Amino acid sequence: MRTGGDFFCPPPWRRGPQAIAWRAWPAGATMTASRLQMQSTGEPMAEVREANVPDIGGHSDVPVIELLVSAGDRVEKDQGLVTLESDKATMEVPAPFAGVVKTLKLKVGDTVSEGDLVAEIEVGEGGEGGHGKEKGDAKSDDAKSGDADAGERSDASADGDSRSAKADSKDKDSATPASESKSREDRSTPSPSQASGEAPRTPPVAFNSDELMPDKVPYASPAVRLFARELGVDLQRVQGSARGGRISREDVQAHVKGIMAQGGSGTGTGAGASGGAGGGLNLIPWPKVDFAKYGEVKTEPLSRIKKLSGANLARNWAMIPHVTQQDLADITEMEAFRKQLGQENKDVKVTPLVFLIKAAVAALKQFPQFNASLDASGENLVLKQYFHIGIAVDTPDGLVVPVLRDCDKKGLLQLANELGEISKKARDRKLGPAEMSGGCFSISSLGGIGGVGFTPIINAPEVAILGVSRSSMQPVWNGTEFTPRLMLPLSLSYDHRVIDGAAAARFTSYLAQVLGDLRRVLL
Ligand code: CAO
Repeated sequence: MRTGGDFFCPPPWRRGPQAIAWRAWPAGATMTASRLQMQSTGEPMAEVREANVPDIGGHSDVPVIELLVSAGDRVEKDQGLVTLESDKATMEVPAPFAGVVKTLKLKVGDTVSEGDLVAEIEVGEGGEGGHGKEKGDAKSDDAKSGDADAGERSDASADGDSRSAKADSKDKDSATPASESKSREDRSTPSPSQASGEAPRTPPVAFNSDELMPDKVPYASPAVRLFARELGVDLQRVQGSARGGRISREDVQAHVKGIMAQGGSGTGTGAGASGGAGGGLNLIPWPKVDFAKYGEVKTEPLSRIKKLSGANLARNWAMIPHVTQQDLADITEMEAFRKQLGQENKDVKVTPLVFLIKAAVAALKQFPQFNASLDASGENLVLKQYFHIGIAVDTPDGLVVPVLRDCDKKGLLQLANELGEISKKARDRKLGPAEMSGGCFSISSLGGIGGVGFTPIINAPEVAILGVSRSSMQPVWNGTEFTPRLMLPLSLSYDHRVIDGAAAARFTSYLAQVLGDLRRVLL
């Protein structure tokens, strides 16, 4: 008797995309010629054949969770017709031959067992997709897939291929051998032997599905898998609550909420996508302490801003590999100029920060990879051609980061004015979301308060942030003697996935040079 964990590989000539689609299950739908449409001449015009559920390892009443084609669609051999979901896996029933779907006999929610009718498919003149083609198909199938691929691509198949199969089927005109081979190329990268057209022929082997698909394989529908992938959630870490431990959309949502809640309480966990990557840090639980046991306590709720910024900071800290480059800028001359500007413009407060904004723009122009973000896939860098600078503002409710736009086009006094305005707006809780979005690079200045350096947290999806501490007069060796110079500590945190340490050192050196000699801003 066959058990759920005791399956057999399909023979090699039946291993094509279906071996991928069926994951650990044996593949190959059976087909039965049911009707022949005859021309008046007696010549066969088109043959309608049945596509049935193949051997599914003894499982019965397996639910249909997705229809991949509809009546009228042209299907290629091995293209998925419907998706089934057992308690072990999600899998597609492949078309056993090419043709046009006459009728699809199933709907979502139906349950099927081996031999059940899935669809009637009309094969074309000349036996297209029929028995006569079997040999050729076998060769091409073998060339296009292999055992090793089956395991590797099982997820991709369950999640994505059904959609590409559907898209392919809509494009009847493109269902040529060329498009077929392209669509299959998309599904796999051929091995060297496959690429050379050599058909790997290994004998059928018995195997245990539990070895290939242990219980740990998350059990979720393609739609849920897609949803999880969009959120960057690793399904291995999600607890399924539905029948048989199946993971539902709600389970994924609850998982993300849990992580965000932990992030809000400062555990440093995070979820979300950056470069297509997810959270799921698998940290030990946050300690639960009854503080009142040790002395008198008072509990205050976190402000809304603190909760929001806390979750963002936690995610960014957890997901971005931060490195902080420290440097000192000699701002003695800059400070003299700043004081002079202040004397001349009593109506506006010119602080060192506006000089830092201009210097940062000059450095971003010099090092464009700092004015960039990883795209959602994490595989491309989006280089911005504009210079919007975010400024961290400390408010009674928490930290907010309004954005000053087009800082390259504005002078020091205009920036000083705008900085005063947005700082006030922030503290008056009047900033709108639009005023806090679109930043390229952020500056967090604690110079008005104190300190000699700190590690600012990158404001994702930016790739760097400049921290500024309090300037102080220091003795600096000029080659002949020590001279008193006003030195400003700079702390540049950067995303090490995007920026190398050497680039960061060059960036801060350049920044220090610009601040030391403001004429460089004009370059
Ligand atoms: N070194 C020495 N003095 C400095 C300085 C520095 N690096 N930066 C500012 N100062 C001085 C200013 O010149 C000003 O002095 P005067 O009143 O004598 O002119 C004083 O410190 C106060 O400046 P400010 O803080 O009001 O103005 P700013 O332009 O430097 O900063 C703002 C504006 C909104 C960024 C700031 O008020 C603020 O909120 N900073 C906190 C940012 C923050 O919380 N960052 C941490 C993020 S990570 O948790």
